[in-house]
Amino acid sequence: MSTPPILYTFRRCPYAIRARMALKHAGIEYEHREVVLRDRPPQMMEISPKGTVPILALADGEVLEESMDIMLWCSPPEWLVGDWQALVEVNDGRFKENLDRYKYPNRFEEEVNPEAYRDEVLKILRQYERRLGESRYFCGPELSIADVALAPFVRQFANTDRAWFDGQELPNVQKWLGGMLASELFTESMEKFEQWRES
Ligand SMILES: N[C@@H](CCC(=O)N[C@@H](CS)C(=O)NCC(=O)O)C(=O)O
Repeated sequence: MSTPPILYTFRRCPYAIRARMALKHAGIEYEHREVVLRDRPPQMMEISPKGTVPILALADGEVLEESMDIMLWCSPPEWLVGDWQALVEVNDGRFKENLDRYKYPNRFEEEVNPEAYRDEVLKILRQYERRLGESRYFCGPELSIADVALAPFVRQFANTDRAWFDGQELPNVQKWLGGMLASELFTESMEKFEQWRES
């Protein structure tokens, strides 16, 4: 029997959520090591000093230190359709930067007006809205890597002020997000774990 890979992960981290969903979709068993970010395990820091989650340690010693590398490692070929790379680039770039300033304005040195950043994200969501009017998922009628890569971030944005998000004219995005969050893939990826410690 081969040794399963080890995933260092944090439940609410959107990068870790996308990795867990992709691993689950691919049916890959792994050892789940729940990390508390202010108390990161030395075993993780040793293999990946940059200290971010998720980290996937493979049995052959290879270490995947980026969520997209983990997704790509386990994605079936039919998941890699359409312009998913461009979508991920916007999500991990402009979307995430504006989301952070909206959600955590106090973490930034410069004066941050959260609503201005919220509205920058809204501009991106309006583009998503058009796309999701054309197909059920981002890259066609079936779920693909793009949906799973983006959904945890759209979820985080929506949850920052749920009433505001629900009040926006974004029916396709709201329906898509609702479906993603209701899926077994998501709910089973959000199982709660105690902090991992070697024992
Ligand atoms: N580019 C990385 C980003 C991962 C990331 O920033 N994760 C956050 C948690 S959501 C983290 O570990 N932050 C800890 C830190 O930056 O010190 C990826 O895609 O995996």
